[in-house]
Amino acid sequence: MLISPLQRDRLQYKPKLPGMLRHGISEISVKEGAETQSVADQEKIKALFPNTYGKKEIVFEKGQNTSAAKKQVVGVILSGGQAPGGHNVVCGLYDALKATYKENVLYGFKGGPSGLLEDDYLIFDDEYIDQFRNTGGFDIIGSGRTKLETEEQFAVAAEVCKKHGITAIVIIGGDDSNTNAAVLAEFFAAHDTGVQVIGCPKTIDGDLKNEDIECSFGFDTATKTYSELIGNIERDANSAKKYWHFIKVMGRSASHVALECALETQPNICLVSEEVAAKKMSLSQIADYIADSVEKRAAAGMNFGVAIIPEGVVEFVPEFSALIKEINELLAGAKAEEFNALSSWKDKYTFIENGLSKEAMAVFAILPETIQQQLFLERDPHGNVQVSLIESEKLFSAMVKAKLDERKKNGTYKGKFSPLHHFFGYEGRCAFPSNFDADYCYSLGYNAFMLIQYGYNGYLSKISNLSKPAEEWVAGGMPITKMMNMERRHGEDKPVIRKALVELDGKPFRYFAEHRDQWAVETAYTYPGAIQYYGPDEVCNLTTRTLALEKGL
Ligand code: FBP
Repeated sequence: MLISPLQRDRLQYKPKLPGMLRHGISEISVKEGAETQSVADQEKIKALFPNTYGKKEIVFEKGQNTSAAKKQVVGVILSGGQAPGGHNVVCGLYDALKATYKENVLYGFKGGPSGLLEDDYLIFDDEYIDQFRNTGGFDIIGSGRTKLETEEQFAVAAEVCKKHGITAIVIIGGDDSNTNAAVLAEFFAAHDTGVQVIGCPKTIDGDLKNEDIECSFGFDTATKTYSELIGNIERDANSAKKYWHFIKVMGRSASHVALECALETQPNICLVSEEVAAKKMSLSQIADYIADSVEKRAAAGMNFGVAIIPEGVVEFVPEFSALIKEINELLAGAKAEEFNALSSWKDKYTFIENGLSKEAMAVFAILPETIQQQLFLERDPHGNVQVSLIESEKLFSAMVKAKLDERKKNGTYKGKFSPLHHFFGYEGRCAFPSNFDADYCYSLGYNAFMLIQYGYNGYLSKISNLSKPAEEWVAGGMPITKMMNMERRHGEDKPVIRKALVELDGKPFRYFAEHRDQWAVETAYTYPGAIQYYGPDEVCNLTTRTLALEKGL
């Protein structure tokens, strides 16, 4: 098979483990800390997790390994969207498992959680796994979005584990997948299956973080990849001086990705969905905010700029989410057929006009026609609007153009406005992991095996002190129930890991807020360039600005 020189070279890279995991396996001992409590709703969570609640947090340290000598047969699952470094979690897990006992076995369930339910798997060996070391992607076993959440599914999972003699399952996923890992762990414990469950924190969105998880893996590489591209576009914009670039970046709901890219590249505009919601901004106010920057820059002779739009922003605009709710109701059940039977957009528009409230119609009416049509024509299997498909970068540039046209008529704006649109998401999810993600992920996997070997169940593999060199990282585990609270989901109260949105009083946002007025008018772009894998530490081993600011660096 033909592989690129970088790929060949990365296969040889030796990921760095935390200092405390660098001794031989026989010299890794465990230190138990205090018993834990869930972050909120303690009584309710305790009642739902009688077997796994309140366990102790732990760290590993140098010492005599006292874990039971038993053969381990482990199953691993990749869950949800791709994130750079996933392969290294599997490699770290495999290496620790084989270093402990050569007869240990690692199963990889294919295509996500459904692989476990369908008993679709491969068994790893050196030859297979060595092709994937330090590479991006999840193609080692594939991923999927099936949720493991019902008792029936858990019973099937228990049967599959029994059939293969599986002693532990490692679930690599985001907040939902790790929530489900905790519920599965409780089920396995309650039914005395003897199977342990360990979670690993993954998502490029960066919204699986809390006092125990400093960052989810993949965020570092994905944001560095987008920042490289945004920096390149900024330089092009500043060279050609004729386009305004509207760049949507992934992040299903939280704006961590957009904010990190803004900290790295200092664009003229970056919307932060959490702020939009807190200030209850309307679409028109957001468009005015961007148009102000366009106008001021035009007045200084700069008819170009860069605006970053977080993928999930429209859902945070109160009037827009109210509109979506009404559209979903309008087309519920039989009414969808009536709507679909109308042949022209004009007839459909009249149907919409008659069906929406005055307030919702006022919002609908200001949207560009392509977006109006997207809201009605591209719907999910339940008939709901697919908000993630809305091209918000085009929505805002069209609304800004309308604002500028008005301002032109009033004589306040005399510039030229030529927008271009981009969406960066898939470009970053499977990039070669940065050194940080390669090291972090390998450590998460290696550490997950140590948790298994020491008999822990319902724990998250935890590596912390991440803003320091890997030697100083701290390896250990945290009961997943500690991160849970009760939330209303689909009309029911459910125990879940809280999704971490951007904190408006947090240091990364505050830094951005202190500088953005200047960036909006001046050309203060910074150009991060491509991820570097070789060279001085400050070029190739630094993690994100978000983490650095959070740690006060
Ligand atoms: P996870 O939360 O599963 O890590 O996925 C996040 C994400 O990459 C989002 O940023 C994006 O909105 C979504 O996945 C895209 O999903 P899909 O791969 O199904 O198109």
